[in-house]
Amino acid sequence: MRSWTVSTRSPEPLVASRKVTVALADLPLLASGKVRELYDLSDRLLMVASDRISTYDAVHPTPIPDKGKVLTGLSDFWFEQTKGIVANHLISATDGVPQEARGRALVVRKLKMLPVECVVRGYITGSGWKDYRATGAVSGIELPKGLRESEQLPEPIFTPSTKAEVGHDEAIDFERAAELVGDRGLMERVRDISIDLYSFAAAHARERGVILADTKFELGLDEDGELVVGDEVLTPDSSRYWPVEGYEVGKGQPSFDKQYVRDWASSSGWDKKPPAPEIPGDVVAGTRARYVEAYELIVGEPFDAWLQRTGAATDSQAS
Ligand code: Q0Z
Repeated sequence: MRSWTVSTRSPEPLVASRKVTVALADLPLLASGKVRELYDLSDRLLMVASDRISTYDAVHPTPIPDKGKVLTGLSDFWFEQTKGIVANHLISATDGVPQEARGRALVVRKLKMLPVECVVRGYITGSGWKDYRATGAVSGIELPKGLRESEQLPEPIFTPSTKAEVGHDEAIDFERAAELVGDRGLMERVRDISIDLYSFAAAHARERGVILADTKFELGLDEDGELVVGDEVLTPDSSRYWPVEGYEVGKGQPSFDKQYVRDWASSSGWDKKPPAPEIPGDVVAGTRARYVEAYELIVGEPFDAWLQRTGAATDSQAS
């Protein structure tokens, strides 16, 4: 399952190729999500982002080249930018990262993760919009009457959810989250930190033409019992990013990164149930360009700088 091998050229002309096991495959796989893997490095972890993409909860067989590197670069940027708000699990994007994972992986500290997802919403959309329309509230927070889809909220709200092993996370109110965490005071700090992280990032993104509609954090405790933000932070996979251009209240907004795939999928006849179809080349190329554009807008440097900094760039990319 987790051993992967690659073919390499043999120096002997009579032997066409031989299998060489790459270093990553030798690491114990601790967890795998739809698009990421978590490996054990004994006292640390290696978080690896693949190029896989999911739409409508189904993973497509076609990868988006560099998607994992863009998301890892964005996480790295936000960890650096927000370390004054809360400590984070990042140790290094280079030291301890195997060559074949450079650019797409981070070495991180092992944490004791809290059993709740820390969702912050600045705009009313997705499941929040659904819950608001049904009840006038989201995660037990009563919202003003008459809000329209995709509208900015008067202030960001903390709407925690449970971590479902399979299927969708379930919205819970703050009191239930505090129960699950077992410490109301700790949960209050988690809520306040989550809102501070969102507010900081949303302001930064907005100055660069991007709306951060909502996002999800995972926090944990380190060996000293200090609160630490872990997992990925403020990536397009953990957040909804919308282009400011074309933003309109009263309807669903196009996703900054996945909209080409969704638009193509909608016109393809796919019923949006697994298995997800192959993605055509022009849609792959457009989507890759959107990911790279997101990196460059938000971080404010060429994406190639990330590849260079992490030793991910190959000779053919050398400048
Ligand atoms: C994150 C996940 C992924 C699959 C566990 N620093 C940490 N310490 C302890 N546990 C975690 C972390 Cl980040 C942890 N996940 C989510 C990430 C692949 C699942 F890359 N699960």
